[in-house]
Amino acid sequence: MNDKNLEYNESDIQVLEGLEAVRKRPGMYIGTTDVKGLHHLVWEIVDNSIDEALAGFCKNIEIIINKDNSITVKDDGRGIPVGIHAKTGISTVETVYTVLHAGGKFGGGGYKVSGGLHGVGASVVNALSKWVVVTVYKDSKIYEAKFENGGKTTQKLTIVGECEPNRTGTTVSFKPDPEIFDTEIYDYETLKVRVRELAFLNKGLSLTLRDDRNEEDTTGEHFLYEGGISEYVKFINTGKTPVHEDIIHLEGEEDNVFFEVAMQYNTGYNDNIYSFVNNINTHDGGTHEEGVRRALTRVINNYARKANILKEKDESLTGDDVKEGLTMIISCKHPNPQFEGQTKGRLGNSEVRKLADNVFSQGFERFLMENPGEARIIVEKGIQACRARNAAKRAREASRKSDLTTVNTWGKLSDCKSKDPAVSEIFIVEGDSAAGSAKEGRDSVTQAILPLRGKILNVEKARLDKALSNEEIKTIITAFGTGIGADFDLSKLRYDKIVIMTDADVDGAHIRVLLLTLFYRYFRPIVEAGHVYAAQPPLFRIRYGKTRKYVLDEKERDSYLAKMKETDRSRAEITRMKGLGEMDAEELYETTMDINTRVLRRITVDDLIAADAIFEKLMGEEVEPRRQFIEENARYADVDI
Ligand code: 1YM
Repeated sequence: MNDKNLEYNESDIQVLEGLEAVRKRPGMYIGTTDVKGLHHLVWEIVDNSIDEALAGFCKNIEIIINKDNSITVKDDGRGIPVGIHAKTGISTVETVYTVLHAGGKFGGGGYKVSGGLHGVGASVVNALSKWVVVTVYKDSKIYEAKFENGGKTTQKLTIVGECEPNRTGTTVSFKPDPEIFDTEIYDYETLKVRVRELAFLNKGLSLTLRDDRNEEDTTGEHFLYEGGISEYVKFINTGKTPVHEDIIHLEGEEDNVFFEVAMQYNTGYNDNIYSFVNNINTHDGGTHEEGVRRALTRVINNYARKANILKEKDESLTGDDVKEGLTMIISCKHPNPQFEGQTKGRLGNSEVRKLADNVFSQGFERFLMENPGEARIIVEKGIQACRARNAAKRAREASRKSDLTTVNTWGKLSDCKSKDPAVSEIFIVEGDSAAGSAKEGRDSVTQAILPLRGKILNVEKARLDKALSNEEIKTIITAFGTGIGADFDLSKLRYDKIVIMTDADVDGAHIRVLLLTLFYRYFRPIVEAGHVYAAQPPLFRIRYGKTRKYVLDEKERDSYLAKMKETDRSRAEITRMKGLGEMDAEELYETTMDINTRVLRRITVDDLIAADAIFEKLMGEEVEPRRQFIEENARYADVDI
C-alpha cells in the first residue's frame, strides 16, 4: 500500500465518522427530528439550487413529493462538478454528499444561502437519509451516484447515459430515514408556503412544486414573480385597501452587498414588516431593518415639517407611528452575513445599516416629493397613530389605577381556586348557557370559566385605544394577568392553558377567529409559547341501552357505527349535538373538559406570515372572502393557523 492509498483510507474513515456524528446528534445539525426537521432536509437541497440561481446559472427549480414521501429536487444549473476532487481523491459530487461542511469550502464568492441557521449542506441530508440518488447532467453525459443507510456510497459517480449537448443540471432524490425522524409524511402546504416565498425573494426564478401522492396533481403549482418582493407586498396586502396605488420598490448595491425594499401603506392599523438575508427570514431584524426604520422615521418627519403638515409645536412622529398600516419586505443578499442572537435571527453586519439607510432615504424622499397627495395621506396616518398612541397610554394609566389590576371585578370570570399557573386552565366559553354548564361541571380547583357574551371586537379593524376600552377584551387582559402592549409580560400569565370553547358551527368559528386575531395581535408570545388551545366538542351522540358514546365528527361516527353489533346498531339513537349549551354539566365536562377524555387542538403560529395572511383574509375589510372561508371551514377554522 503506498502513501496515497493510506491517506485515502484515513479520510474515508473520517468521512464515515463525520456522517455518524450527524446521525448521533441530528438536532445539532437540523434543529429537530420532528416534522420541522423532516422539511428542513428539503431546504438544504433546494438551497444548493438557489445558490446556483443566485450565481446566475439556474432558471428553473422543481420539487416533487414522490408517492413514497421521498423528495426529488431538480435544477437546470451547471451541475455539481464531476471531476476528482484534489483533497479527497473521490469525485466532487461524492465529496459534497459525504464530507461534512464540504459545500462551504468550494466555489467561493456568490451569495451562499448556507450562511444561515443550519446551512450545513447536502452531506447532512445524506447522513439522515435511507437512500440518496444524485444525477448530474453535464457535457452530454448523465452521471449518477448512490448512497444508502446514512450516506454509505453504494455507487460511485458513474456515467449512466447520454443527454442532449445543451442540457445541464442536478437532480437529487432522497428518502429521510424513518429511524431518525418522528414522522415520514411531508406536508404540501408547508412546502408550498416556503416555495412561494423563495419565488418572491428571487425575482425571475421559476419554482414548481408537485405532489405525486395526489393523483389529481399532474402539473404541480408554478411560482414565478418577475416583480419579486413588490409582488410579495401585493400578495400580503390582498384584501386590504392601499393608501397609494404603486408599490414603492427601492434597491441598491455596494461592495457586493445587494439591498432592496418594497413597501405599501394600507388603511389598516397593523404593520407587516418582514426582512430577509440571503432568503432567510431575519425575524429579529438587524442592521438592514434598523437602517430602513431609522430612515423611514427621519424622512417622514422631515417631509412633514417641510410641508408644514407637522407644525413647529407638534411632537415628532416615532418609529411606531410611521409603521401603522405599513406592509414592507426588506431583502439583503450578502456574501458574508453575520447572524447574531440566540436563534441567529438578526443580521449583525454594521456596514449594511448605512447602505439600507442611504438607499431607502434617497428613494423614499423622492417618492414623497413626486407624489404630494399620497405623501400627505402617509403623514396624516402617522399623526393619527401618534394621537392614538397617546390616548392608549392615558387609557392604560387610568385602567392601571382602577379595574384592570383586580380579577373578577365584573363577576364575569369564575376563577379557579389554584393560584399555580402550571396547573391552571381558563376556558373562554361562547354563550351564557354553555358557560353555566361549564361552571357547574368544571374542576373548580384548576379550571376557570370566562363566558363571552355576543361577539368580541374585531381588533383588526380597531386601534389599541379602542380595543382597550372594549369590556370583553378588558376582562380577558385582566384574567390573563400579562398586561398588554408595552406592559406585556409572559411570565405573569396566570394559566398554562387557554382553551377557546365555541360551538361547532359558523358562529363558533367566527368567535374563535376573533379571539385568535386578538391573541395574534396583542398576545402573540402566548400563542408562540403554545398556551392557546381550541376545545373540540363532540358533534354526535350515539346512544343504545345504557351506553353513551360521543364522537368528534362524521368520520368517527361512521367508523364507530361500522364496528357496532348489528343488534345495537338497529336500536342506536344518533343525535347531532346542536351546541355546547345543549349538553348538561356532566356531559360537557366528560366530553370537552375532563383532562382524561377531552381532545384539545393546540393553536400554533408556525409560519407567522402564512398565519397573518389567513387572519387578513378572515378579518380584513373585505367581507366576502371572510364569509366564504368561515362557511367552508366552520369546524376547522383554526386548523391552519
Ligand atoms: C438539486 C440540488 O446541488 N445544484 C448545484 C450544486 C452545485 C453547483 C451547481 C455548482 C457550484 C459551483 C460550480 C460552485 C454545487 N457545487 C458544489 C461544489 N442541486 C444542486 N448546482 N459548479 C456547480 O459553487 O463553484 C457544491 S454544490 F462544491 F462542488 F462546487
